Amino acid sequence: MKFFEKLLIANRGEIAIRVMRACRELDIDTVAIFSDADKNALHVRYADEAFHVGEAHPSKSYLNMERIIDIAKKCGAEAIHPGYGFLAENYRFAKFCLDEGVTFVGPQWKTIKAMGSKIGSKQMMRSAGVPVLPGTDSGITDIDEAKKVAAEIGYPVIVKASAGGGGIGMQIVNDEKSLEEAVTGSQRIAKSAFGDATVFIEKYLIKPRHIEFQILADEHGNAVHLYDRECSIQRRHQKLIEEAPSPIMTDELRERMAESALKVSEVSNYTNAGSVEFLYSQGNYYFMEMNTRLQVEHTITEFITGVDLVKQQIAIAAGESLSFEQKDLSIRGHAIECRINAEDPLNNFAADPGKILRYRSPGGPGIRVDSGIHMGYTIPPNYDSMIAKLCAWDSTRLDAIRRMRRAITEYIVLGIKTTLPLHYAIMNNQQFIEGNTHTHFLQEEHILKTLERYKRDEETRMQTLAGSFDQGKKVAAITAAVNTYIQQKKS
Ligand code: MV4
Repeated sequence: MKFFEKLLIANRGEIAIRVMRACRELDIDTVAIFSDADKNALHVRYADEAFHVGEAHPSKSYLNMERIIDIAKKCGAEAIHPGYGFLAENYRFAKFCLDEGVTFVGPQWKTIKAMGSKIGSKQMMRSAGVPVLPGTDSGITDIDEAKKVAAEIGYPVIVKASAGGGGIGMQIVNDEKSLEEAVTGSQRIAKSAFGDATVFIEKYLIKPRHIEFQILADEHGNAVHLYDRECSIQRRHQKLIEEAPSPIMTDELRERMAESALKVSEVSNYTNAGSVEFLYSQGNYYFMEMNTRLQVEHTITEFITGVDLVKQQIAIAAGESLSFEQKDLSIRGHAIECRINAEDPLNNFAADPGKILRYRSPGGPGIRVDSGIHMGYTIPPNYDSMIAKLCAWDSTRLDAIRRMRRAITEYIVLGIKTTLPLHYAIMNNQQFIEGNTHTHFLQEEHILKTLERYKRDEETRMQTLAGSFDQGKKVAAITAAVNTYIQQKKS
């Protein structure tokens, strides 16, 4: 079945290619857009057609709604997939698509708008009976009222921007005397970052887990969840490792959380793919927010469920009914994703864009790599530092960890610093192996201490591997990779 003839992908990098791959399998023609910084990018070459959209700065290119719609109409694309980031959660863009007669692959603009307000969505979920953290019911306008609420729920509390996400404007407050300054500070940051100074407070949980549920809902009232993901390992509010399912999940907890997640989908009139984020602490979970887009970590859910989420998104956007029900779904095995970023984990994750001198990605059983890079490619400094996603699947969590270690040692990236050694250190960390992760995992000292050593090992290994690319040497890079791995284990 052909859902669309032609689809425009309003994004770049690995996610643009991910969406195009689904299109190719569905026999849908693909249209790429690219900025000045992306003329040589892989997503441009992968697409059937590609159009220049503007200057390198996102506001001039990947965020330029008028220009993108204009390209879609000129080339006859019937639908636009926004990927993640950029315009994916911009309700104005979703509305603009609707008004211009182009199908937006995502939820309705009103749903995106409603979920964009953290305080509004929290209120909506509280009335629907979904657990939420205690706090102010609306934006703070009166500091004495805020003090009263904070005293009732008890310190520490956290001040959050309603239009926020990504931790911007967030402040932890330990006592009443610090509250006023935190609130006014947050309001100022929220105003300048989002143009909306609305902030609220809620009970602060110490070292919670971040657990989210994947949802798919069609336009005919059918909705399913595709289980949970554990996303606790993050740095500066960017996830670094995700796994599916969550290592702490029990059947009983999953049943309750899934019911809440489907409730969230129902009361928000949700359609298409989305995920419901919860904070979990000491046996309790609380709705935090809904992400109204396909997420970076959708791949691990695809591994454990066998469902192609992008194809489902496209089918739903074309008005199709879901072709399966909840009872048709089950979890098979365990999947882990490591985000490979062009950055230095030992230098506060400073971005390290540049030319990739040598590159070979791992493969073999249960491995999936999604990337937008290749050997000789120069990573532009203008965009997100994530260059690839490495996913490993196996029948159990421990087997998946072992497979991930194997894949990391096969992965060759020369010329730039990456998060690969950090991932190797984490895959060998006892707390991680036992599933004891939380949102402040990376701040724990034992990870940083071991990292220095892994990084030295990694550099030596990479240098050895680099030789396998040199002219005249017959040995394949992959063999060299395995050899150095064996040597490393022996020593
Ligand atoms: C929280 C929290 C604890 N309690 N909310 C929200 C956005 C996400 N990026 C981080 N968020 C958090 N919300 C309550 N009620 C802990 C986090 C959190 C965090 C907070 C401060 C510093 C670092 C953090 C890392 C991960 C999660």
